[in-house]
Amino acid sequence: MIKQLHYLEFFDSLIKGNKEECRRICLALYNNGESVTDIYLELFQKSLYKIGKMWEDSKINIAEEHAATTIIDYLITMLAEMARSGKTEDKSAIVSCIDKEFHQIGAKMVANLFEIHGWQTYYLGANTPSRGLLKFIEEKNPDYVGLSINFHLNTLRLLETLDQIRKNFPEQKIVVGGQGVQLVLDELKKNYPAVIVCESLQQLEAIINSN
Ligand code: B12
Repeated sequence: MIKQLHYLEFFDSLIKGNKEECRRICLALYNNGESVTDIYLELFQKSLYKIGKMWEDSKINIAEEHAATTIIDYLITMLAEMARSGKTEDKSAIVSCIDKEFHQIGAKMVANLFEIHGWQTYYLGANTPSRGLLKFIEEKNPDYVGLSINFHLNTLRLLETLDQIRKNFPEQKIVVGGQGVQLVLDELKKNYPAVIVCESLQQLEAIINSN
């Protein structure tokens, strides 16, 4: 559990674009025993959600939002590198944003979580066309495919991508997440009962540990 004081200190540095100070705060928290998941959620996710709101309210401009996102992108990788246990599982996962989905930070956290737990992980990042994704699934034959969706206009694309995966790889285990999922929750439960809808990194960690 990260103290509010540390979050505020981090956010203040982030909004000023002070990467070095953000790095120092993260390292101090990690070295004090905070988990990567808590840092991801309670510093990074919380900050980015706030930045989204500030951007929506025109309190910051797009350049400031980009600067903050880039710092967090760097810190996510830094922490994952530090947290790797070195053990390897005989398991693999592909994690990707769907076509036209440019929000990739959440998917990156998810990919890193698989990696930290020793899974062979293929992180495809933003905006992956479904034809390429299908080809990749065929080549890698992963235990899990993780799909990320945030932007509300991409919900139909998510369902189309799920249809295509299901048609080509009926046994493929799929987990979906991201803020856009809430908008199609009923549809997913009704028509895609085999797809796991994952609402938190803790839930994902439980799935990883049960495999
Ligand atoms: C940074 C940002 C961008 C950056 C993204 C850069 C990058 N490298 O990723 C850029 C500039 C590209 C961008 C573009 C746009 N953005 Co934007 N963006 C954001 C912002 C500020 C942060 C996103 C983020 O990283 N969040 C932090 C991560 C950690 O959270 P997360 O993605 O939700 O992920 C967590 C969970 O959802 C879950 N999860 C996510 N994926 C998955 C997958 C699996 C398998 C699992 C298990 C879990 C999981 O795990 C993560 C950890 O808990 C958000 C604000 C917000 N509320 O998120 C707006 C936001 C998402 N953007 C928004 C908008 C409107 C846009 C644009 C349309 C703007 C425009 N007019 O062009 C475009 C859309 C582009 C597109 N087609 O995707 C809106 C979306 C509103 C909506 N109703 O859909 C938001 C909410 C801002 C706002 N308040 O209005 N954006």
